[in-house]
Parts: sequence; structure tokens; C-alpha cells
Amino acid sequence: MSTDEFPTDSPAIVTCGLPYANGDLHIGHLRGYIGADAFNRALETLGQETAYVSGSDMHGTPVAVNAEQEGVDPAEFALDWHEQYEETFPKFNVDFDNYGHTHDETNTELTQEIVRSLDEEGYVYEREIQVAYDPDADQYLPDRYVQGTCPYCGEKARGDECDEGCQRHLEPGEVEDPKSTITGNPAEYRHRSHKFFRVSEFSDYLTEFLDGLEGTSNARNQPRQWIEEGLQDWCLTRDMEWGIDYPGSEEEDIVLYVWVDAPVEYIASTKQYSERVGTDEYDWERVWKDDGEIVHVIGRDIIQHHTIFWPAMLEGAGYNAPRAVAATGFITINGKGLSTSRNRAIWAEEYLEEGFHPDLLRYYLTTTGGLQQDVDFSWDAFQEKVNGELVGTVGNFWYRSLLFAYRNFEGTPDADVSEEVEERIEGAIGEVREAVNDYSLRGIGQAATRLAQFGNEYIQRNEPWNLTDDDPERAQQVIRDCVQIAKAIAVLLEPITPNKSQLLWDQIGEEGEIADAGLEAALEAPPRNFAEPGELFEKIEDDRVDELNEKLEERVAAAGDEETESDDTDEDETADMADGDEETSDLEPLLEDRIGFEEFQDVDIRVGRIETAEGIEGADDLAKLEVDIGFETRQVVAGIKQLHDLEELPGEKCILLANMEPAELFGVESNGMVLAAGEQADLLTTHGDAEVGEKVR
Ligand code: B3M
Ligand code: ZN
Repeated sequence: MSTDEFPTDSPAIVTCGLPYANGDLHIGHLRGYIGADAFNRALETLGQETAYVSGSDMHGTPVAVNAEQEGVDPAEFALDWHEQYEETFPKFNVDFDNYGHTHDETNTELTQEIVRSLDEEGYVYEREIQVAYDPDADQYLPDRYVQGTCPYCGEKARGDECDEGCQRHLEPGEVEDPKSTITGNPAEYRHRSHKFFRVSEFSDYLTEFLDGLEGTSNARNQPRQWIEEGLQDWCLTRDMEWGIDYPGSEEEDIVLYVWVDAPVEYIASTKQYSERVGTDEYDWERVWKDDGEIVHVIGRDIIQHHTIFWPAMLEGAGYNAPRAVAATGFITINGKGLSTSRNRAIWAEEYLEEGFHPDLLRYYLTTTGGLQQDVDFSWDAFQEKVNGELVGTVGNFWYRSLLFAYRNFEGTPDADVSEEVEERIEGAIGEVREAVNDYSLRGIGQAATRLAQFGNEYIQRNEPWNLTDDDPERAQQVIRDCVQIAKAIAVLLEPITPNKSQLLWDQIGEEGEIADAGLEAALEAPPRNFAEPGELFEKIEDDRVDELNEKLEERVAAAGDEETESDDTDEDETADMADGDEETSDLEPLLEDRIGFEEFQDVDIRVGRIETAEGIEGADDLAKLEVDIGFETRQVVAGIKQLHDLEELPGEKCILLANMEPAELFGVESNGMVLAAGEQADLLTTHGDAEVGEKVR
């Protein structure tokens, strides 16, 4: 791995968390898989050698429990789902270079090899522990077979994870008041011998690793806290039949914990890709053992696995460390937690059956919030985004400029691109480069949308329709510029809307795949002639949205009825990546780490008064504010447009963090930060007569 900016001279690998092969894919899954796909595509446009791999997670109790409920063999059950996933991903233009599964030979062998080498290096030991047992079912109760209370935060928890509270991994025996999810009985404890990995020995290594880790800040901060609290060793084995055998224990009913073999699939899948294309083209060993740039895109509920256990395993077994872990927030639906058991979800197949183009959802999911933020999905917000940005801004510009070019010049007019437009496109390319290096998918999308906005203004400002007769040469120039902007938008947006970008590419007469073009193509002249263009985006009508809302409401209500009728309380066990319940996704858990008063005094918070507020071109939620803080007036950029009408803000008091490092957002300097609450950014203010400039304490 290097610390150089992308593109680097080393090959990259982009991965996304493996879906458990246990149920239908939904929008929560798609956020991660689309996100990682878009990131991988964006790296490619920068000229980075890269591949994108993943696979289905076949083992563990998430699969075993569900298979058992349906009375089928877990191997068959998991394989069925795996095959479905393989079909679904391409429908969303999620283009894996390899998609394997954890039960295949490559992964089984590699996992056992890695465990063997951890053992040989002295990182594994055996210890007798108490494990939960259900006497009625005559079965041990690993992981999701048991439910109880989290010893850290007191929330309801599964045997191996505090999924509704602090998101911590829990070791066998840790969950309090354990109950069997098979019979509902209180679990008994039995002594069993299990293998442990000395994670605690990696504390110093991991601290340093986190200091250099790129990606999202949540993937660095949470684990730092866990390390400070002291790392526990990690139980590597489970009393189960379904899974990969602990090497040498093939005779016993003991398998590796699912989280041992699951991340190894990242390597195994890369290996399969390498074997398919040949190591000259892509060398998995170079990537994983030498200098590869490993980028993991995951859900924020599995940070601990990817920033503690996994890097310790890699280090212990002599593999390369990840360069970045980008942990996405959850998806909420109409402001409430996505819940598969309550049917409050948007299902992958359902979305497609409704006839929506996959690129619309790709655009929505990648550009609605920052990667770390929870993103709310509602059909209304989806409609607004599609109609406003894709139809109104991008599609409108594409269509009007190409149609004009076609009608007047049968294609690209013969002229050079003006300096102004060339510079503007170069600027947008720079924004994309920066966004990729910041792991900001939203930044990539915004660079393109902003360019389209510029394009619309450019046409409006130059009115080529008035020039064709009076000043044909000028008209030629303006339209030439517009065709170039149209092409540039398609190139910039390709990682996010690959299919729509390809259609535009074809429309302007380009040959081959836009995905192979690279960012520089944004500045290269399009072919001279092209055919009559068509519109690439379609408006979503209000009655369509009403209908979709109704369907969703009915579905949720029906699921609610079923749930009250049945006693089956563990239905939520089908929960998976990003499948948070209301409690988890509505409110972020409290930080346990306390700070002293001195640390608080380091932040200089002041009362301010907003003098002016205006929007920022291309940035949906951002506003540029001038805030009087007594001593001076500060210009700050604030993401407050979701909730606040800018015209009403001047004169309002606000609370401003004055000693925030200055930053530049969308080319606008921000010198301070106004405080606001929640996703919607509800601005804080004072309720008495606190004066402007007064310190908040
Ligand atoms: N299968 C799904 C999850 O917990 C799990 C991911 C494995 S990634 C190596 O989100
Ligand atoms: Zn907890």
C-alpha cells in the first residue's frame, strides 16, 4: 500500500461487505454494493489499476438459523440465495470482477491456510469457556441462537453482536440473561474447549494502523476507543456443523466462526479473478501480500470486524494491511429504521419491477448524503432528486444542447472549445479527483451535476438560438462548447450512472465503452456527426409517487398485523447489513468516552447573527452564510438547506464554532461552523437575549 494519491502505481482492490446468503436483497444492501462499485469505477476513470470483488457469506448462524426455520439444508439454502444475488447485482450495474462465495474451495483452503499460519506463529491458543446450551433442543447456542442483554450498553443483543445498541462484537458467554432463540428457554452453560486468537497482542500494531487508515472517520474513531478500553482475544471456533472446519478438527462438530472465513473471501475472490485473467493482468498475491491498495466498503455495524479482527489476522498471517475502510451509514425508510421483518424496506427486485432505471437509484444512494451519514429513502425524496437533478439539470442540458447541435450542425460544430469552458471542465475533473481521494461518492456526483448546471446557465447566457442567424460563427462556438460539456458530464457521471452515461456516449457517436474512456476523455473532441438525440431521463409523476407510497404503507401495515398475530419474536434475526431497527438508526448511540472540562474549553463556541444567506451552485443542501460574531463577520458554508428557507435566515441568531479549521467546500471558503441538530440540520439558536459574540459555555 502507498499513501500516494490515487492513481498510484500499485494495483488496487475494492471490496464490499459480503451479503449473508439468507434472504432478499434490499436497498440497505444496495447502498454498499453500489457505493463500492461506483468507487471502483471512479478509480478506473482516474487511470488506477483496480478490481472489484465480493462474494456471498454462506456460513454462520445468520444462514443456519434461517435455513433451519425453512427446514432446508444450509448448504442448499445458501447456494440458492447466492445464485439469486449473482443475477441481481448486474441488474443494478454492479459490475464485480469476481463474485464468489465463502463455501467454495478457494475460500475454504485459503481460510484454513491462514488459520494454520496464525497457529504456527503462536497467535492461537486453546481455552475452556462456558458456552450457552439449550437442553430441550439438545443443542449448543452459538451467536444468533441466543439473545440477551448487551453487557456494555444494556440494549437487547444477539449472542455475538450488540446489533440494536453499541454495535460491539460480543464474545461467547458475554451476553447477559441469554435465552435460546430455538425454544425461548433461558440458556444453560456448558464447558467447552475453544480456539482463541491473540488479538490483544496487536494493540500497538492496530493503533498505528488506524493512524494511517483512510476512508471514513467513523472507521478510525470507534476502534480507537475499543483499543483504549483493552482488546480481548477473539474466539475463533463455534460448536456447529455448518461452516469451515478448524484445520485438523474435521472429526469434531467444531467450525470456524463465520467472521474468520468471511473476510478471507476478499482474498479468495481476488485470487479467482487473478486466476481467470492471468497474473500478468492482475496479480492477487501482489495485491494482498505486497503493495496493493486495499479498499473495504462496509456498513458501519461491522467496523470492529474490519478494523480490529481483520487487520490483526492479515498482519499475523503475513498479509498486507488495508489502505482504507469506508463505513456507510444506514438507510432509513420514510424516516424510520429499515426493517425486513416489518417489510419496511425497498426490495431490490421490487424496485426493478416498478420499472425504474437502476441508475436513478444509484444516483440517489450515492449523492443524497455523505458516505457516513444515514440516508433516508422515501419515494417523495426520490422523485424530487430524480426530477430536480437528473431530469431538470443533467437530462435537460444533455437533451437541449445535443438537439440544438443536431438540428443546426448535424452533430458537433467545427470549432475549438472556448477557454472558459475548457477551464470549467478541467475544474470539474479536479473535483472528481479530489472526491475520489476523499472517498466521497457524493462529491463525484456533485461535480457532474454542477457542471450540468453551469452548462444550463451557459446556454441561457449565450442564447445560441438568437445567434444562428445574426452571428453563426458565435453560435457554432457556443454549441461546440455545449457538446463538450455534455460529453464531459457523461464521463464524470459514469461511475454513478454507467448505463445512462453509455447511452449519451452512443448518442454523440462515440464508439466503445465509456467505462474505458478515463477522465481525460471529458476534454477530447466528440465525433463530428451524430444522430437525433433522445431524452435520457423521464420525470416521475406525482400520482406514481402516491401509488408507491400507498403500496409501501399497506405492506408495512400487513406485516405489522402478522407480527402481532405471531409469537415469533426473532424474525428480525434475518436482519443483515444496514438492517437497523428504529432504535439503532434514528439515534446515534451515546459516546461512552468522556472528555474533561479543559478539553471542552478548547472549543470556542459563540453566539452569532446571520447577516446573509445564499445557495451554492451545484450543492443541494449547502448555503453560504455571513455570520456576525461580534468581533468580525465570518463566511461559513453550512448544510442547512434541507430544512431552512434561506430568505428567512438573515437576522436570526445562531451558534457558531469559531475555532474550527477553515475549509473549502464547493470552492467556497468556510471559516467556522454553525451548529445544527440531526440529519435535517435544525439550526441551533438562543432563547434569551444572549449577545452576538458571547461565548457558549
Ligand atoms: N456477511 C454481513 C454484515 O454483517 C456480513 C458481512 C461480512 S464482510 C466480510 O453486514
Ligand atoms: Zn451494546
